Amino acid sequence: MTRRDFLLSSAALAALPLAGSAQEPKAKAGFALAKLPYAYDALEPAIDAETMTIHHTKHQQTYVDNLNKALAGQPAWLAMPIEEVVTKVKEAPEAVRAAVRNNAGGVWNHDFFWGVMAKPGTAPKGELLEAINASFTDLAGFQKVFTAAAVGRFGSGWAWLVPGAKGGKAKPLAIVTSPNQDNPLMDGGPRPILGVDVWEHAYYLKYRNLRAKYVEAWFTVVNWDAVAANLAKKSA
Ligand code: MN3
Repeated sequence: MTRRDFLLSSAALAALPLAGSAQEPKAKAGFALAKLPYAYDALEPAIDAETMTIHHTKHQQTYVDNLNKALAGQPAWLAMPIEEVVTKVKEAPEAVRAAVRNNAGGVWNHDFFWGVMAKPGTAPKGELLEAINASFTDLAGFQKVFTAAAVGRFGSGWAWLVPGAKGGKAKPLAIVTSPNQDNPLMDGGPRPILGVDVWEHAYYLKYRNLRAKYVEAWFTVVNWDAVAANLAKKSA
């Protein structure tokens, strides 16, 4: 091997992503794109592999990159867990607050979204099913109201299932929607237990303009065990 060949092969190796690097501790401050918890085709046919690939490697990556840019020179913010950034966004430096809101929201919301899906979809049971029944009569009733909220969210945004207000005649669960990459945590609200991305980028390749068809298919890949874990965490 000549010195030139060696240099070329070193450069080629350096350009390769390191296996498992997503799980390794961050070498420097800043946010990194978390690995998807399953393969890009795992949610087929409900959510196609091309949509998942673009959604994760392009859309969410862009939120990560833009969040790092917005918080450049802010080591305390760069060192926070993403959920803390989202929860404290109103305290972010004013000059970059809107960018932090949009991009930290884009990072947290998608991490959360990947985590509440799986194939095959499970079924709600136990405490979660009781809370759904007490709030929406039954699972079908919940799906109907949640779908209406998701479809009715004008433009880009999210629909969320959240723990209800405590006490009084409040139902155990409630549905809220938010525009853009906002979420309830940003405004002092509860941590969601389930959420669906209704930006067109989440469904347009396969479902075109038919958001209701996408939400219907999405229900088949909801990871209800993850939703139950989110609820348990909330009431702990
Ligand atoms: Mn999205």
